[in-house]
Amino acid sequence: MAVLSKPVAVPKSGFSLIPVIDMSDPESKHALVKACEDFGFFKVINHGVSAELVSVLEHETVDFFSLPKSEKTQVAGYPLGYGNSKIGRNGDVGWVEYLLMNANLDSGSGPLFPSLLKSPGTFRNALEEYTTSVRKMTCDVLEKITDGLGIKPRNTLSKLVSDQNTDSILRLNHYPPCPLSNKKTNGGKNVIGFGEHTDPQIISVLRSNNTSGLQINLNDGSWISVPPDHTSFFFNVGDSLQVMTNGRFKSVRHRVLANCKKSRVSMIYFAGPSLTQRIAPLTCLIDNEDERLYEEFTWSEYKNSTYNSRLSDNRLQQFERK
Ligand code: GA4
Repeated sequence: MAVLSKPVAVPKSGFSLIPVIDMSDPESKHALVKACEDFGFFKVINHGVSAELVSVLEHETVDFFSLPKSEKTQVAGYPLGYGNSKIGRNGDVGWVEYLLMNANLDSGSGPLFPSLLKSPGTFRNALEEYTTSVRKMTCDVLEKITDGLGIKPRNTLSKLVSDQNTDSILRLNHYPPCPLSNKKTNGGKNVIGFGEHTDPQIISVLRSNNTSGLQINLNDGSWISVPPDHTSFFFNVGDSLQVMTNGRFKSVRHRVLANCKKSRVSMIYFAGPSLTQRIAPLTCLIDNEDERLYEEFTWSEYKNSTYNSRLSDNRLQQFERK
């Protein structure tokens, strides 16, 4: 891989800043709402997703990325499939290779890459079981959030992502070690693995191995590094949830820096609604029409505009009310 991105300065650490949500704590709904308001980002523990399941999927993922390039490129595709260095179709690049799949596994366009793998059944099963379990945890989190916001019924948000037709995605990322990252020869600067962006969906759920790299952007514009924790999940608010909460929750900007020594492997579940779902501020969260910050759009409209944008663009701007 060539060095693709402009160098960036090393930021402060976010060790003590990042909210930790204990799903076994009945009072966690308040902490969840606060985390979504303050950061649009939080870490979840006691989540109920089996460590064994996660470990099997991680092994299968590592096996996939270890295949010869010629085999991986057989499943190259856009917007779903294998990709290397190029992100999206508008010129973004990063020190990363990835596999993008539909997470609605009943749809027939799920992980259809068995012929390439040594143990296709194991990979497919791991993907299915992982997605099912992570979707369940995501619904639990969204229900707690709804409760914390005082919205009824409890499934107002979770039903958007538990539906048969949801447009959800599973992304497997591999960031190979980048010898130039943070080296004197590169002015002590880091190479970008995945450039800064917000996620367009409702909420995203990330699990990585123990290699650092993920950073989130704070309200003051500074970046903090998220200490990796392979036993936990990291959630971030997406643009659609920012709109539904009328800007009360923040869709957090985040990025990944390449590590000079270790490979980073992450799996991200992007919980999206069905294509026809209307996205607009929830009426129960606004007192009168004048408070509405966004115009209504369908997920399909937003998705189209997303795929026509660059990674770092502010995609919500065009839907802000004048
Ligand atoms: C960011 C969130 C998800 O990874 C993703 C990305 C998508 C892609 O990789 O194809 C996009 C990016 C993401 C937003 C802007 C466009 C589309 C790359 C890009 C430059 C799968 C998604 O849904 O939007």
